[in-house]
Amino acid sequence: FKKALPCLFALLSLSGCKPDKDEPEFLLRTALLVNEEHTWYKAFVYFGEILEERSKGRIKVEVYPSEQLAKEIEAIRLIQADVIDMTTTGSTLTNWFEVATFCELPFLMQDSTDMNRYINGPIGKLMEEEMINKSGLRPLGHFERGPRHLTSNRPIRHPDDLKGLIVRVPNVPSFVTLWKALGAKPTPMAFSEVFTSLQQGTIEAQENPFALINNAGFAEVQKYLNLTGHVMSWVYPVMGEKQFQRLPPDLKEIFLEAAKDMQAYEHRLFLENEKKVQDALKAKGMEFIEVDKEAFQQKCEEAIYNSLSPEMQKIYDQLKVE
Ligand code: CS2
Repeated sequence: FKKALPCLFALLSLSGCKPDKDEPEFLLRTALLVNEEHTWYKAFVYFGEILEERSKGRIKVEVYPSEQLAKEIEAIRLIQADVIDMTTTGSTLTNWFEVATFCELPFLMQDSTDMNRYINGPIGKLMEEEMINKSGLRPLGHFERGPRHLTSNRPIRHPDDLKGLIVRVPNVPSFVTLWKALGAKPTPMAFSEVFTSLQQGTIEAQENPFALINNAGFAEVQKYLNLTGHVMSWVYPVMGEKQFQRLPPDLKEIFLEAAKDMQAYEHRLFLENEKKVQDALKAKGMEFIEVDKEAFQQKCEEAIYNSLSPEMQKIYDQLKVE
C-alpha cells in the first residue's frame, strides 16, 4: 500500500478532485519515459508553449519525464481510460495490433530513407488506422530515432559472445525473438527500471539508440557500446482519440498544426544531437566496439520472419523487395 500511495495521490489530483480556478479548458497530461534533457521532452515542452500561445490559453500541456507519471504500457492504458492524454510509443503497440511491429523490426530498415518510405507508404497508413481503431490513440507525427546498439560490461563482437547474457528489452515480442535467436537471455522490463537493474546486476545489458543511452546515464553502469545497429526505428507522439475528438473544431486545427511544428522542431534537435551524444558517451568512458553485423543478421533473420503472422510476412516480403 505504501508503494501505491504516491501513485494514488497523483491519480486523485489528475482526476480533477480539486478544480483550480486557473485551469485551462483543456489540460493535457503527458507521460514520457525520457528525462528533461531528451529531445522528446523538449519537443513536448515546445508543443505546450505554442499550443498555449495559439489557443490563447485554452490548451495547456503538462509534461512528466522519466516515467514518473506512468511506464510506457501503463501510460497507454491511462490514456485509453481517459485519465491522462499523451505519450510517446511505437512498437510496444504490437501488444494491441501486430502491424506496429514494423516500427522496430530488427534488420529491416537500413537508414532514414527507408524509414520515411515506410512511414509515408501503405504500411505507415495502415499503422495509423490501426492505432486509432485498435488502441484508441491518435498519432501526432513521428520522431525518427538513431539505430539501437547493445551496451554491456563485456565486449560483444559476434553473436557467439552473447551466450547467456541477460539483456533487458522493451515489452515488445520481436525483441524477445531477436535476442533469444542470438543466444542471449532477453528480459522485458519498463525503461525506468533499467538503470537500477543494471546497477544491481539483475540484468547485464540493454539496447537503445545513442541518445537514450546517454540520456539515461547508462555510461555509469555499462562499459561497452557494441555497434550492433540492429534496429532502426521511430516513435509516435500520440494523444487519446477520445481526448482529441473532444476538442472543438478550431482547437483541433490549431492542435494538428502545432503537432507538425513539434515534429519539425524535434527532428532539428535530433539531427543536432546525434554526434554530440556519441562524443558525450565516449567522454564518459564508454568504449565503442565494432561488431560483425552480418553474423547478427544471419543468425536471427529466420526466427524473426517465422514469428510473424502470414499476413505480416506478406508485408515483410513486400518491404524487402521495394
Ligand atoms: C525505448 C522505447 O524502452 C525503450 O527501450 O527505447 O521507446 C521502445 O523503443 C519502445 O518501447 C517503443 O514502443
